[in-house]
Amino acid sequence: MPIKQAVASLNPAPTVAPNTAGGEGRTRLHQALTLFPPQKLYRVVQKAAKVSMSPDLPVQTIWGFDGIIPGPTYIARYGEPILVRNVNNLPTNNGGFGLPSVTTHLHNSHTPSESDGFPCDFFEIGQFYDQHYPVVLAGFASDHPPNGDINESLSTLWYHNHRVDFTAQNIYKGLAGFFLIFNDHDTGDETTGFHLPSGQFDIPMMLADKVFDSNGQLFFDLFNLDGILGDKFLVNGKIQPFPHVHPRRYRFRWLDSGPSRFYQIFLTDLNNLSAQNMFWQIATDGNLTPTPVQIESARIGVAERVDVIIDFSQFAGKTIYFENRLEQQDGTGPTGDILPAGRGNLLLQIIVDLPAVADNSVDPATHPQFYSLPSTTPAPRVTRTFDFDNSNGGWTINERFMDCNEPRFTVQQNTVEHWILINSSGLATPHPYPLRGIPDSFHQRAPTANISISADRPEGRGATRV
Ligand SMILES: [Cu+2]
Repeated sequence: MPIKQAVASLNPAPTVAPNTAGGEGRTRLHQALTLFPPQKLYRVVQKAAKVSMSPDLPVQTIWGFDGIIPGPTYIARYGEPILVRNVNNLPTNNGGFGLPSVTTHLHNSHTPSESDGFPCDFFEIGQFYDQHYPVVLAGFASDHPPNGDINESLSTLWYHNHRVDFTAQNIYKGLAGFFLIFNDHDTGDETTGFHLPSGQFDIPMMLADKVFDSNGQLFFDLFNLDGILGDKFLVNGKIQPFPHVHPRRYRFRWLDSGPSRFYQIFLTDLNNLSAQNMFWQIATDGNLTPTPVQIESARIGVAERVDVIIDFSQFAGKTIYFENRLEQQDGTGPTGDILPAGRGNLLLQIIVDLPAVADNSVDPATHPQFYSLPSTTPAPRVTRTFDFDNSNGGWTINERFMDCNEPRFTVQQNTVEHWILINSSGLATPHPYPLRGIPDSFHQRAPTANISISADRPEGRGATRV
């Protein structure tokens, strides 16, 4: 997939205060632009485009960053702050679904709040929005000055539309892409650092399931409030593509881009269905595990990411499928049952017929050590419970709907909190909404030095319903 290229300058130049007169939709000051001056500038345009998802279907009109699906892949490095100018050039006619009013969230990133892409920070056709990404580790201003806690390093992130009430349709229409971060350990060069498979052997894969109408056009059922399940499976914008690979180790970065499908991915050899084909998981949601974990399958929920290493030398000359064997019958979640090998959804065919080549990547079976888990010793200052439920067709937390204009609470910078998430919706199965609706501080394992946090408003001790 195309790598996003930096530009030499932006016109008008980025400013700390929102450039309202110049057409910027931002409403709040940049908090850290002078602290972490951007070393690279990017300009991305959200626009409609025609793409092919399959030779068996007519071309599709999508909305994409730079007009492609997935959007361009950003390659970032810790210690290298960047600024991305997001331009809204979408059409007023949505062709049936999608809202041309946008905000872009860099999922999981440690980002100042004005640049985070909050659901209500949307901007309109003809406007732009500058998003400043310091690309800095958590802890830089508290327990691990000046550069942060290496154990908070993130690798595989994704950016996506986050418009309140329209996120699902706008992502389904194409507004999402990868954002990868490297550092001195996960270097992007397999001869250095952790020696993870790199370059052409490091492949992000955006998984999506979609529905097409009787004319072969992309369809989104606005009246299905359970969540849409597709019967066509796409990897990186194509229905069931089939790469050829070399018999060596590859790193795959799997992302479930939704809207409602959960996956449990197995490696299936249709000529030997009883074979147990093992591989290695090395990261969950962008964080490397302390050491690789050998697995037979990987479960991924909506918006989650799993990084794996697969050694194709064991499959030389064969054709292998990435197969989703998790049974799911509607958008409310999987049944939990695992289908027999060969009876699931074949996501991707991999043909191991390219010649043998050098492999300088680490063998996961030697149990290389990556990072440690961050410290959990500090006592939580406060415990909060979040009770997710469904009321009159809308999602609630602690029986209240989201309010764009009034934050429910704020947290105190450089403190630790204990958060308890409860799914009270009465469904027998897991449901994606808690995972997708979670604000960033859920994802960050310690909310210390979270630069997206605003003024201190202590909540007192004991469990608090927010
Ligand atoms: Cu997200």
